[in-house]
Amino acid sequence: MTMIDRRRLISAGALTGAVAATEPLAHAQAPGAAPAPALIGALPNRSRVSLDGRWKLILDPFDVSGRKPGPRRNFWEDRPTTDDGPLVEYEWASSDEIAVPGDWNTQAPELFHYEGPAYYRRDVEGPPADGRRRFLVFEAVNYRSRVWLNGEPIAEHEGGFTPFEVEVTDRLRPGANSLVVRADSRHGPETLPALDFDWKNYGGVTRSVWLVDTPATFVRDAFVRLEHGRILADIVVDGPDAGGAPVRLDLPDLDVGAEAVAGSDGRVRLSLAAPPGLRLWSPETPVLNTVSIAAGGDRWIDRIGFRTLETRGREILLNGRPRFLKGVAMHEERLGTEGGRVTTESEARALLTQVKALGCDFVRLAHYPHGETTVRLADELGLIAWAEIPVYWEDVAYDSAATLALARTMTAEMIVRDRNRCSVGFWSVANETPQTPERLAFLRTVISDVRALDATRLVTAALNKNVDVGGVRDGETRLIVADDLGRDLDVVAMNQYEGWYGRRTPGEIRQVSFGTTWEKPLLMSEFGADALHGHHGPRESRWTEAHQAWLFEETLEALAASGIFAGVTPWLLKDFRSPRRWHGRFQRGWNRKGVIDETGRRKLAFDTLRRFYGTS
Ligand code: GCB
Repeated sequence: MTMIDRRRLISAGALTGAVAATEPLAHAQAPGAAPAPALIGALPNRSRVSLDGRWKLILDPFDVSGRKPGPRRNFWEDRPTTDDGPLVEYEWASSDEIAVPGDWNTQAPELFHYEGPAYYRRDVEGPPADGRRRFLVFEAVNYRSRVWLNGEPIAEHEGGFTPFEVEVTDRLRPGANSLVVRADSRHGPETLPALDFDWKNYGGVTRSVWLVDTPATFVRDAFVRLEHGRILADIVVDGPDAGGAPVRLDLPDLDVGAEAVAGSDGRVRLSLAAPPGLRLWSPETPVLNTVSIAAGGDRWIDRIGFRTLETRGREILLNGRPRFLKGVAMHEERLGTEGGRVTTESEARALLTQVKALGCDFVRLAHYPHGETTVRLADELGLIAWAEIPVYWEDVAYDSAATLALARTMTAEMIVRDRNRCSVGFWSVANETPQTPERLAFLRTVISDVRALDATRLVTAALNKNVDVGGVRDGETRLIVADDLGRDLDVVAMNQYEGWYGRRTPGEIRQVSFGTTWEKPLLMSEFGADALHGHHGPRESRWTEAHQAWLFEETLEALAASGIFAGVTPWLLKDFRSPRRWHGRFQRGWNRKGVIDETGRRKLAFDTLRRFYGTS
């Protein structure tokens, strides 16, 4: 617990007063508590240099360098090669190149199916100006990474969708420095996701890489939000002068501010009564406010929206008002015939523009943390977002301490990166996981971390339904979520594929009723059917656009008639690549459940959904 000085606020008038913080800081970590990764927050507003561009690439399909290191093939050593010197069986200068950010699978036809280790290399400038610090920041490398600077190992990371960073201030030499990154996209029994998952495993340095410069003492992180009528900011100052550093918070758009002194650990909480002029963020009014924090010669700046999100019985309330969430799910795969990970803002915007065109106010960012760019766009465009970690299906090693530690770290990395994004309304800890004691204990630990890191979002998970709980009554089948995990969640979510998988046709969906044993809001987090764009035929015929549209109509009608759902995210916006979809005429490696195809062409179900959202 840290006490801060009670000080007067600088901006006159509008200010309602800064108060001493007496609550424990969200960052304060007790042993066994949520992991708190060191992440440089507000990345886009930092002084930073992009390392995106062409990097050299060496593939190591048999992982020889990893398993049998030796001077001939220790790529990270970056040895000079001379034809009359000792034998070295690689040469960076003459190696192929690859674009960063980018998955390797869609950059060269011969890499399309590649899953394994690959080494990337480029020069980086160094060192920073006197008295400054420099950090190397990776937004995402799929899946396991190791990093060497001038041949020295400096970082390791597991998990394909969350950022990591390492300070390189004292490691950089004047002039060019050799930076080598190993990305290994292989998955195994203890990874997340594990061995089986329904999307393409795009490997490589899939998001941007940065060199970020800061003053010696700087604002490393801040968590700024509206809670119980107050704007709270938990701030972490890092550096030699962090303890006792004066810290100043300003919200110039609202003409309020506060200041205080950091505790000996560099942490401080500032708290302001929400000013009367505060306009709350919502899909209809996606208002973002400039937030500036000054400490140690550094200025941290971000654009942050304020809103409240809570539940009341079976309702979800945004800013105190119940709303039905009109959503759609999506993968982070760009539009186009090739597929591939989203790497640019315009690719991310193109997807979210389609989401908006459906009339959505809600988007499920499945099944892993999407890029920071996407989440920031959701803030800007007014979309409530569901963010998720890849604890997916029954393959996950729920009894493995290593996998649990990984899930906790990933969760913390996701939350620490995105908890200033008001668009994020839901943290989802799992998708379609088995109802076993091991998995229950696993997810309960993750959920308690989520709550320790952020109390301003709703915790959820996409759950399997329990078929026919209560039996078949009057010819009606009851599909109920009775999962024990419901006790730990704020919002229960059900994935169900009546009319597609299983024996029923879309015309029989009305024989089903949906529900949950938990007195909590219920979302239908998935339903859907494959259809090939342009394939027309009778609605009874699978794979046709009419069949998919029929299933949408029947499901949406059943959902509306049931009156118990607080929102829905049909599966899904766009057809996406999946190596487990083999139908030669209709799939060919694509999951065809999109309401648009891979290039953005609309199927009939797009209009069915848009009509439903236009009238509901
Ligand atoms: C599911 C999964 C989703 C799949 C989808 C499908 O239940 O959550 O990842 O892609 O079904 O198409 O079968």
